[in-house]
Amino acid sequence: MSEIPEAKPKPLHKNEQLKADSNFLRGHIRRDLEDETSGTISEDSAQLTKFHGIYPQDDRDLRAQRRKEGREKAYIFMARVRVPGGVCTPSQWLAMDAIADSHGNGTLKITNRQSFQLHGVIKRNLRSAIHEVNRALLDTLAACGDVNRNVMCNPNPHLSGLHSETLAIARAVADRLLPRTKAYHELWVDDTLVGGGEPAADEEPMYGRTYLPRKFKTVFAIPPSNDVDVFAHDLGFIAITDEGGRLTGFDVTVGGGMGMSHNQVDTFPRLADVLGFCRPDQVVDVAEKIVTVQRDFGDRTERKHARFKYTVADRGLVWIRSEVERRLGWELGAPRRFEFTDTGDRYGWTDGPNGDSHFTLFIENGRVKDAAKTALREIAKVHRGDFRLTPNQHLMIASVTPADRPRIEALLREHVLDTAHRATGLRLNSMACVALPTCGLALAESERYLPDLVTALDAEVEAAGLRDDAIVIRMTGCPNGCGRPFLAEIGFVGKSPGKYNMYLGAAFNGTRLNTLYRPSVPASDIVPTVRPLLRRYSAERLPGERFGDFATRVGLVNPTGTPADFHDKAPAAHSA
Ligand code: SRM
Ligand code: SF4
Repeated sequence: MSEIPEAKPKPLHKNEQLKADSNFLRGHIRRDLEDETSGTISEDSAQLTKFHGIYPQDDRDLRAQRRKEGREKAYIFMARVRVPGGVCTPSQWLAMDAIADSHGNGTLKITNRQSFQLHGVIKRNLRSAIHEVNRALLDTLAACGDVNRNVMCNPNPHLSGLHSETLAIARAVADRLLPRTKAYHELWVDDTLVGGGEPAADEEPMYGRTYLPRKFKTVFAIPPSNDVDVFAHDLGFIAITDEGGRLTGFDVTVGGGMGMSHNQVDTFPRLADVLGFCRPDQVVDVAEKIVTVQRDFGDRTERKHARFKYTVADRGLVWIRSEVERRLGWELGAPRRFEFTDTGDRYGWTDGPNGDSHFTLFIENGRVKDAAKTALREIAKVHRGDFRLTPNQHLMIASVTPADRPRIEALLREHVLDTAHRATGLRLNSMACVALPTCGLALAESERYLPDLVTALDAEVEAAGLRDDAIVIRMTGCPNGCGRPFLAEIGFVGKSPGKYNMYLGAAFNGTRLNTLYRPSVPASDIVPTVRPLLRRYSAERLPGERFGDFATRVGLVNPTGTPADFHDKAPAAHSA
C-alpha cells in the first residue's frame, strides 16, 4: 500500500530571512543611502526602510518620458510621520510645513490614519528631512513596516474629558508597541535622542528579530463617532462609558482589514469582530498580548495571507479569545453595548465644555497645498492650542481660547477657508487615497480624480434634491483599500487606467461592508451610472434612510456575506 506523502511545510516568505538578517532593521540602508550612483535604494533596503517610515517611489507621470530618453526613473521618497492620536502642536505644524517646502514637493498630505506624509523627497535630502522631523519631536519610526503603525484616536473635542483620557491610553499603547531597535536613531538622528530618554538596548523583547508577519493597525473609537472606522483595523478599542459619561473600559475588536487583490477570492476585506471587554488599566496589556498572538500565529509564508484578519478568520474568534486570555492570565469581560452614528467629521466651529472652541477644516483628500498651506502657516504662528489630524484626512484647529477666536476667524475668512465646509454632503464625506503619481501600486487615478468626479456628481445630487444629504463616497487607485473604499456607501476601486469597480451598500456608520455593483466601469460612465441611483434614492427612500441602507434594501446589491461580494471573476489562487 503506497503511503500518502506528508504535505511539505510552505517555505517562509523571503522577507522573513531579510528581517532576521537585518540586525534589527539596519541591513544595508546606510550603504544604499551613501551610494551616489543611483537615486534609489536596493530592493532589500526598500523593505527595511518601511519600518523607518520611508518608501522609495518614482514620479509615475515622468516614467514614459524617462524610458524614452533611456534615463533612470525619476526616483523620489515618501516619508510618513507618526502622530499618535493625530495631535500635534502649532510649532510641529510649522516644522512640517517648512520641511515639505525645503525637502519635499511643497505639499503636506494628511493621511486617513492621522499621520503626515512628505512626498517627493530626493535621496540626497532624505536623511536631513528625517533629521528635521525628529528635531520637531516627531518621528517616522514604525509608520510603515511589519509592526504596529500609528495609533489612531478620535479627535472629537466635544467629548473632551473622555477624549483626553482615551488619548492618553492610546499614546501608552503606541509607546508599548513601538520597536525598540536603535537602528532608527543611528541612521537618521545620529544616536542623539531629541525626544528625551536613553536609547533602548538592541533587542526587541516583544517583536523579536523578525517583527510581525505583516503590518498591524490599532485604533481607539469613541461612540457615537466611528470616524476611525474601527472595524477596518487589526485591533480596535471602543470606549464604553457609564450613564454619567465616565469611561468604564473598552470593547476590544480584532481582525478588520480592507486590502484584497482583484480576482483572488482568497483575499478579501473583512470587518473586525468584537472580542470582549477590558478596563482602561488593562488596555496596554491586552494590546500587547494580541500583537504577540499575531506574531506567533500569523502566516509568515504568504504575505497576501499574513494580516491578522486571516489569522482571525482561519482560527476563529473563540480560539483567538482563549489564546489571548491564556497569555493575559485572566478573562476578558463580555462585550458591552455601543452605538455608532457615523464615520464623518464635524466641520466648522464646535464649542468645548471649558469655553474653548475648535474649528474643523475640510481639506479635500488631506492634501495641504497652495492657499490653504499658506493660511494654515499663518494660523499656526498665532494659534496656542493644538492641531488634530482627523481620520478622514481633515484638520482640526483645536482648543482656541475665546480671546484668540476672533483672530483665527479673521485668518480663516481672509484665506476663504471659513466656507470650505459648506460643500455638498457628498463632497464632505468623500475620501480618496493618494494613488498617482507617487504610489507605485496604483492601477488608476484617485486623489487627482475624485474631486472632479464629485463636482460632476454634485450637479446630480443638487438635481435630486440631495445637496445636504451626507453620502459616503470613497475612491482608491487599487484594491489595497487605503481609502477604506469597502466601507463607503458608494465605493470606487481602480481596476485599470480609467476604470473602476463600483461598490454600493456599506452602512453609513461603518458597521457593514459594501458589495460589488458593477465591475470595470469606465470613468466616463460613472455619472450616468450613479444618476438614476440618486434619483431613485431621493424618490423612494424611507424617512431618515441612508443611501447605503437603501441600496441594500431595494436590492441594488445582494450581499452574500462571502468574499465573492468583492470580486468580479472566478477565484485564482494567490501567488507565492
Ligand atoms: Fe495604504 C500600501 C497610502 C491607509 C492598505 N498605502 C500603501 C502605499 C505605501 C503603497 C506602497 O506600498 O507602495 C501607499 C503610499 C502612497 C503614496 O504615494 O503616498 C499607501 N495608505 C496610504 C495612505 C496615505 C492613503 C491616504 O490617502 O490617506 C494612508 C496612510 C495611513 C497612515 O498614515 O498610516 C493609507 N492603507 C491605508 C488603509 C486605511 C487604514 O488603515 O485605515 C488601508 C486599508 C486597511 C488595511 O490595512 O487593511 C491600507 N496600503 C494598504 C495595503 C494593503 C494591505 C493589505 O492588507 O493587503 C497596501 C499594500 C501592501 O501593504 O502591500 C498599502
Ligand atoms: Fe496606492 Fe492602492 Fe493605496 Fe491607493 S489604495 S494609495 S493606489 S496602494
